[in-house]
Amino acid sequence: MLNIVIFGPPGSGKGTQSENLIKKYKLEHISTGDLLRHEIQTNTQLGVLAKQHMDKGELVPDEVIIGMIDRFIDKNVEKVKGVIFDGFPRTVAQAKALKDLLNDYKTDVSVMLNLEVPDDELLVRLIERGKTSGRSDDNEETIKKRIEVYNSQTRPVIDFYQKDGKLANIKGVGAIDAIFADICAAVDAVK
Ligand code: B4P
Repeated sequence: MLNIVIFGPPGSGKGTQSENLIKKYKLEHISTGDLLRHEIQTNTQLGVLAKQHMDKGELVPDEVIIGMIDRFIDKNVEKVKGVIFDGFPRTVAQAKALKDLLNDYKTDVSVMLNLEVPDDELLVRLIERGKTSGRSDDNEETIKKRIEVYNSQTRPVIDFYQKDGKLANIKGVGAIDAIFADICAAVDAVK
């Protein structure tokens, strides 16, 4: 299987580049952010809990997210040629859980694409997105908190994948097509 983790700070382009990856490689896609927003829109118990965290710029608790991924893997992994994990893992505990869950199906992450974008650029992009996205977490105060949370809780995931020999650093600033070309080179190297 070709299993891709697309990783980076909030606003680094994970969602944007995932759309390109889906078209090119025909892989199954899971975005934990999109799933959580769907739960919020449909007002489920999980959605109510998730909203309390997301509106403050915090991560949703690991056990909730890992449960979602567990169900997704059980339902999909044997039917598809690979998966794009978008916005997951966001903590080292999530990264370890993903390795174990995939191991049950005798597979693993093929590559982790780490989109590198400076904080000031992230802020500009997300404030811009906030004008049209309708997302309650795309306001300056929450964005700053999300970047802080990324630096303290999510950044250590990079070391996890480096030690596992799966890390590919991608410069995430510049034209979307040029960034995608670098992404494809990294994916094709492990295919
Ligand atoms: P996500 O939905 O994953 O959102 P994101 O990190 O904010 O955005 P992304 O990086 O996908 O940015 P995009 O492509 O849209 O998470 C939302 C929240 O859900 C989290 O804060 C957390 O609370 C919760 N959550 C999700 N997963 C979780 C997990 N695993 N564990 C715990 N909690 C979790 O790009 C942003 C903007 O930049 C767009 O407007 C785009 O047009 C623009 N852009 C993209 N590339 C560009 C480029 N090269 N140049 C200029 N602009 C560009």
